[in-house]
Amino acid sequence: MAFELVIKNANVATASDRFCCDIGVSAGKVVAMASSLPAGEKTIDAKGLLTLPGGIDSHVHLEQPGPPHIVMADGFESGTLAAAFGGNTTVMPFCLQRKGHTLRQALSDYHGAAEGNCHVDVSFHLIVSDPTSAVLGQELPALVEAGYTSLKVFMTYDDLVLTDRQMMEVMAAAKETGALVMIHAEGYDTIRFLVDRLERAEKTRPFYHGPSRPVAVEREATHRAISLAEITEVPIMIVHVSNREAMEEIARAQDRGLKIFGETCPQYLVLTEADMDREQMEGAKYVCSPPPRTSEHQQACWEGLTRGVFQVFSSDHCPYRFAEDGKLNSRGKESFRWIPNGIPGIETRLPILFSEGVKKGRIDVNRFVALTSTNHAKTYGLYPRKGTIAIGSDADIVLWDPEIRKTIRQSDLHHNCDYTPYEGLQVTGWPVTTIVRGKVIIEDGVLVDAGKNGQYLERDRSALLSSADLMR
Ligand code: DUC
Ligand code: ZN
Ligand code: ZN
Repeated sequence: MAFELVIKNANVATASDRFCCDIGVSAGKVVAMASSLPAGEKTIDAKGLLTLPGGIDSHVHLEQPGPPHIVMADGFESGTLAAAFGGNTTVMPFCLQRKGHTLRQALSDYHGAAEGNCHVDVSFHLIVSDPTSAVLGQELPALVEAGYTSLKVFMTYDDLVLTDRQMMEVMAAAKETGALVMIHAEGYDTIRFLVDRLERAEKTRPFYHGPSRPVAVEREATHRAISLAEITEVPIMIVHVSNREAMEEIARAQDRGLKIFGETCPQYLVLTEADMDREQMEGAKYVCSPPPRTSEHQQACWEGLTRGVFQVFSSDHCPYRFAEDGKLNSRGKESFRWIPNGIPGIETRLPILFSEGVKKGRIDVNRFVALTSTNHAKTYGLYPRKGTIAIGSDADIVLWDPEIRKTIRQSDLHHNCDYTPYEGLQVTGWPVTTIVRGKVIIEDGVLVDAGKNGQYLERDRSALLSSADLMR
């Protein structure tokens, strides 16, 4: 019987190896890898391209409810389409529990939004904002058992912030049930103090978003989160780390043998605080939290990636339009306090790391695959079904043109946001063909299957809970 798909002359890189072979796919899985395979029902010649596991973006926000009159630009359809064009085959958005609501209510709504609308596979993290005893004692254990094996908690934001006591309650429940806790580490009171003081001094332009959340705010919260995790003896993932001091807090904890993990994102490698200082309201396009820092902190984030302090590199795609329903809402023009925090990046994450990392010699292609795919799968309970190219794994495969030179332009992107913070950035290398479970979705840069056949993925518990191996 012919393979459904054969990729000939694949120049494969996984997180650990490089080799050349033909790849045979049947029923959505990789079933053969050999020096020569016969043609399949469909055959692609990958000569001259790189063949990589599909990107897994384990930190994106899609269709997330927010304050009144503020709309997240991407839902599941546009967000997953942009993800596919950016070389991703799985994305992991956050299902947000509003205070006073149950996790199950939130999940029912969120599944309703995703159902039938996804171009790539999806799986949800939970955001726990109301950790009642019923939520932690009853709902969470059942949901972890059902495959929702990770949750995020916030140390800031009026609607989301947890007290230290609540953080510890969540961590203890996570330990009990085997969930991985993701932490937004910025301190609520320190930020409120600084925002109030800046506003009193009439320092309200977008630029002041940075000074309202300085490095010490993130370092202090990172240190506190690590301490709480140490006391409750639970592994945690510190997400969107922006600077040296927070990175070194994580590195020190790892040196002490604690299971503390870290994530950084493109904005902390290629944007700086100067971007928020652009004329008029342009700076609002770069307002995200934590904020972009200085080139010295960019360097530290690279060190975090190359030293293995950070296991995952995610987009933190959190798209708000540069318009009245987003960055330029009327209050946002009054003060940075009201500018929604977040920037788009689901389509540009992989090309930016490939170009700035692999092409500029900072990381090798194996580490690139680890940071953008394999480690996400291991961290969030999808490995080895996802995150590698191996017999029995889902045929989530992306073909890259490693030499193509491009300038990132909003007009070429597929998200529903109206700008990209990376406008004008020149990159070398771009994913050209995206294959999800053996189905070619994008071929040579063209959408060839608009069927929205992305599936919801139930997940195992994180491999990080049981293994002391921090991954490369
Ligand atoms: N945290 C995120 O993870 N994304 C955007 C904004 C935020 O605070
Ligand atoms: Zn966050
Ligand atoms: Zn985020």
